[in-house]
Amino acid sequence: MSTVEEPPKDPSLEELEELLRAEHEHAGELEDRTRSLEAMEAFGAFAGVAAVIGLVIVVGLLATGVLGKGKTTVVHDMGAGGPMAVQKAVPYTGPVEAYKRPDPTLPAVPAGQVKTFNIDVFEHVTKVAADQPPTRVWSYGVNGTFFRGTGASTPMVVDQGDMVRIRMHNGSSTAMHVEFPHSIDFHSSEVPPEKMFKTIGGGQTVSFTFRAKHPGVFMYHCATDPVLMHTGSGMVGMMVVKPKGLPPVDHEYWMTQQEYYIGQPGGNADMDKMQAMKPDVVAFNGYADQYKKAPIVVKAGERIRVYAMNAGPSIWSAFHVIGTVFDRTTIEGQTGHDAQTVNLAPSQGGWMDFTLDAPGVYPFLSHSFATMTKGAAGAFKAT
Ligand SMILES: [Cu+2]
Repeated sequence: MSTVEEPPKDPSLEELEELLRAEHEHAGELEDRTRSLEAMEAFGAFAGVAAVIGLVIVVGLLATGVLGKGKTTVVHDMGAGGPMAVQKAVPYTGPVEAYKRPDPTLPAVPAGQVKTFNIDVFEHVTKVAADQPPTRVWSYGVNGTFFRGTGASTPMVVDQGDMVRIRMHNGSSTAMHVEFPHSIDFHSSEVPPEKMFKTIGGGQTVSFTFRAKHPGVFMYHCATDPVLMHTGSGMVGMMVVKPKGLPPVDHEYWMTQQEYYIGQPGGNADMDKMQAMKPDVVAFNGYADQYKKAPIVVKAGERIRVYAMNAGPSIWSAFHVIGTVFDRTTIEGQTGHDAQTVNLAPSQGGWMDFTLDAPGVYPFLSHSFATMTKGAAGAFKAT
């Protein structure tokens, strides 16, 4: 006698959404548990320090005979202002930019023999997540495209072999509200960094040219000291150099993963959180969960290419799309196939080709789930 197994059924749209919700909740629980463990550890360390200090004071007082003579003793207060003091958030009442969803469609290569990018630095107060206070982000706008209302910087796209002209203004007008010196460093270029990636003051301009010889998804970023502060404050983005002979697809998208470390509401980012690698938000294209709330719409069976950049500055990305397998991947010059997840260290990038075979919602995320719970999640909707 033989048995016939039921063929596995394709998950429904509801089931896929439930799956994502369950993953999200599980990661959230783990995060909560980690937080309480950290709090306990911190308290334990504090209690230990307090006990040692207390002992030292008592021994000292006994040695000087203070306790023996029955005099009043003062024990140091470890409360306000001590090592456990937490800075109070000051409410922010200034203007906040209105959110507008960045178009995830990869921009076209600019016209002309030399590809010219007029880049403007702007420092602006925006939200980067619906449930977080506004924060002051330092960003790059390119050729008139500014993603105000988010923390994203504009992507740039050229073809392999193109001559590229960069003109970076550190705030071309007072509307850019630049307060700090900045610079721009292109990983796609081969130029002497001390001459080209130099730091300029507010209102100044730096220009240079290079030939984009190598194909790939390259990071650009501010290289001004302290570089962690500048990159952690938002000054990162992607330059795509398309290889010769890249097969056409139906849709090309850009996804820049980026961390945000929120300081005082409406104020500059928090350097301590950056050094501890504890971002408040990790987002694709400058705003947490934005493509989950408003998915990217395609047709089932269409060929999709996502150009992904992990701009960090410090945390790994594990880009994954639920409900498909990448047919082809090109990451840092390595071509792969049949991949579930691509591994992107901070500053690495590449592209993935895939299809979504049946109508439905296909979430994408960093499969490093703690970052997913902080906003590194979105979705495609195949119709
Ligand atoms: Cu900078």
